[in-house]
Amino acid sequence: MEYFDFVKAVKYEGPASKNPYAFKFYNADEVILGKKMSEHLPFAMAWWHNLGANGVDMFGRGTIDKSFGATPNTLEHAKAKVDAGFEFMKKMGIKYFCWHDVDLVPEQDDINETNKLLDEVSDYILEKMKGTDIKCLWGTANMFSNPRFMNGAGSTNSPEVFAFAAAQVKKALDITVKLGGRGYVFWGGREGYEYLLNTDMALEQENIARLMRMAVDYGRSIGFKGDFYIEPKPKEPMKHQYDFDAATAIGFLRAHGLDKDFKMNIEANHATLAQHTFDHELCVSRINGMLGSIDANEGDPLLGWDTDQFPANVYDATFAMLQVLKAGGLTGGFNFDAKNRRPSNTREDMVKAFILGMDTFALGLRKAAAIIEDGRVDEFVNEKYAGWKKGLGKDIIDGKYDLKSLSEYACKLKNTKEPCSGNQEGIQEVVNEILFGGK
Ligand code: XLS
Ligand code: CA
Ligand code: CA
Repeated sequence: MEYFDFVKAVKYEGPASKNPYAFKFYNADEVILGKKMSEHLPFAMAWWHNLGANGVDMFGRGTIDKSFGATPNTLEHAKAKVDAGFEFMKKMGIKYFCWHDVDLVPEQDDINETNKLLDEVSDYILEKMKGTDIKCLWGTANMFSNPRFMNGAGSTNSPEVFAFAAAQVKKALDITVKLGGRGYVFWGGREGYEYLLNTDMALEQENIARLMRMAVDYGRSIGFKGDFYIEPKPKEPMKHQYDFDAATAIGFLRAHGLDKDFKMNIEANHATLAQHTFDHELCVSRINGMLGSIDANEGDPLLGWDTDQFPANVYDATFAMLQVLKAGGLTGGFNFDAKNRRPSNTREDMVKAFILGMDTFALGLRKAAAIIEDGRVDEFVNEKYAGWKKGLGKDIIDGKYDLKSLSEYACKLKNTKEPCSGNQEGIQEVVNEILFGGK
């Protein structure tokens, strides 16, 4: 069966094209700063949103038919999703996919039955992958939907529930390795708390680290060479989540000796929920050597929750791509953890959403490269911090002063002039000129 029969393949036609099923900015083979766009931007499809999300919200049932011609929650349906997903990825030119265990198969009452289904459907996926260049970006275990996880997974009060979390992580790692995944994600869905007085925070955090350590030991023992990722998020579903933002998650990894095996998977919408910008979170990860992968989406600035929209904001994408370029690229990829709006309920909308997301990041890449090539922003920053490369600044960095000798230095000067202007408006003008100046 052909699920997206209205389009053969989405191709690049350039900015003048009016074809709704063509890329205007994403040109896979075009070389930017020495690398093909497809290498800069390893895009991925999120199984859960693209093949699962049907528009349901707490005020009403689904609006989008994701049955793909099968009876929902059956093995037949799980396989129809694989068929639809591979047709979609091929037509879009998407080379990677991401999944939770329960996106691949319907969860059964007995975990052994769920595992059997996972074996069967992952065999089917493996078969589909043959003869294509489509690969698994990362896998993860959903340890937040089943009611058993209401008090957390790694952070649960119940050792039995902790054992079930371990079993899910083990199976999800087995399948990640089987599908050749680049990474394995921990998003701490319910790893947080609602109320402090009934919570043992120290034990909960130690146990999360314990589960992660077990995952690393097991993963390495079965040949998983990729990165583990923490995907920080400050709230929702829990009021307080332990992986609040990149800085918190990196501190946690270092405190528990997990920093060599883990990197960050930064989601744009989670950054804004933490009152940060997307590029702030990318920068914190980058300067700590932990920028691994990206969940490419955006939130609505007027709503305080996780709306998981397809990225459209070219400013944000440009600033994000600046960080990615400065990091020398991602070891992971760009997973569209994004869903169509509830009223965008047709298959055509699914295709248009990915065209929007891919073109937005392609524009971001083009504009970030143009900012780097233009050089004025970097030149200003170099100049702003030039004092640290010579004289007093260099001596401080080289450890030639202590607090007392610096105090003597300052007292001798008596007073100092102000540092140079921050030139923010000047830089903003340069950025606008590069974005909209028609170059
Ligand atoms: C939820 C998260 C989730 C992770 C994977 O907010 O974004 O979907 O990416 O569990
Ligand atoms: Ca995500
Ligand atoms: Ca999200």
